[in-house]
Amino acid sequence: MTNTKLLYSDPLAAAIVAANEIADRSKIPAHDIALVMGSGWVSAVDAFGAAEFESNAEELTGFLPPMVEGHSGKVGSYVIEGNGKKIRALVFLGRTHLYEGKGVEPVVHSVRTAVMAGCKVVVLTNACGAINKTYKVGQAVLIRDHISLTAVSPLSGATFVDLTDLYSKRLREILKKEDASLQEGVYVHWRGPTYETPAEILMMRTMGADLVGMSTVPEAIAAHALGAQVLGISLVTNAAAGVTGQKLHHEEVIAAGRAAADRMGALLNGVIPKLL
Ligand code: 8IG
Repeated sequence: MTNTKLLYSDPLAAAIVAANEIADRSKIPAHDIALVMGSGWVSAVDAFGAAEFESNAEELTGFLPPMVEGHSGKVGSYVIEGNGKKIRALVFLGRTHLYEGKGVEPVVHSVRTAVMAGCKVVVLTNACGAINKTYKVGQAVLIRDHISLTAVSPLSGATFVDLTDLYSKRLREILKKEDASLQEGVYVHWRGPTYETPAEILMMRTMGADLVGMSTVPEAIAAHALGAQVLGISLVTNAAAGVTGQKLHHEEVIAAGRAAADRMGALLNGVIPKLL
């Protein structure tokens, strides 16, 4: 149950408890890969077939109830076969964001739980705005690197973690082999819940950023710090502020995600066995 006291006092202990709850309830002792499905990605799991186990995330230790439309707040276990392998995937439908104001611990609890459940690879998906003017709505972009404009780390103390290969080059190469049209970009983490001003988007472009969103970065850092390999995939759902002159609406994000879900599901389903 939502034991947030433990989440804030000892986040890794909370992740171990949640991982054990998943193992006990699902009767699946360990998982191989985790996927966090952001806005617009949730129905991509239909490509994985039926879940062998499913729970509302809030029934597990440390998970908050969902807040954003398009995020269902469920966790499911799927078997994905291919390449002569049978992969156990732990899939989080929805995530917690910094803009919810609960701090960084709930934001990274899913990925910590996943690593404690055995996952060696963590796939982080999101919907984002395009700063790079060559990107089109509906396009998936591999995250090559990030710029944290929140400067919020999930780590505390004298833990100086190298982030040179945070978004695994090995995993990106496998994705590009699977789909040669995939491009790579630099993702900026913005706290939100407000979108950027046009001046802020110009600043980000000048800094070398291609994509902007309100997630993924703390999770990538937390997963990497625990030894998992990280793959980040952004679905472009809108041009960033000031690029087209149009205002930004969450509904267009949901609609663009819905339109791309089948394609994204097929991409993930085909490539997952090759990542491990
Ligand atoms: I979807 O344009 C989505 N998420 N910060 N800016 C920021 N986050 C986003 C955007 C965007 N689009």
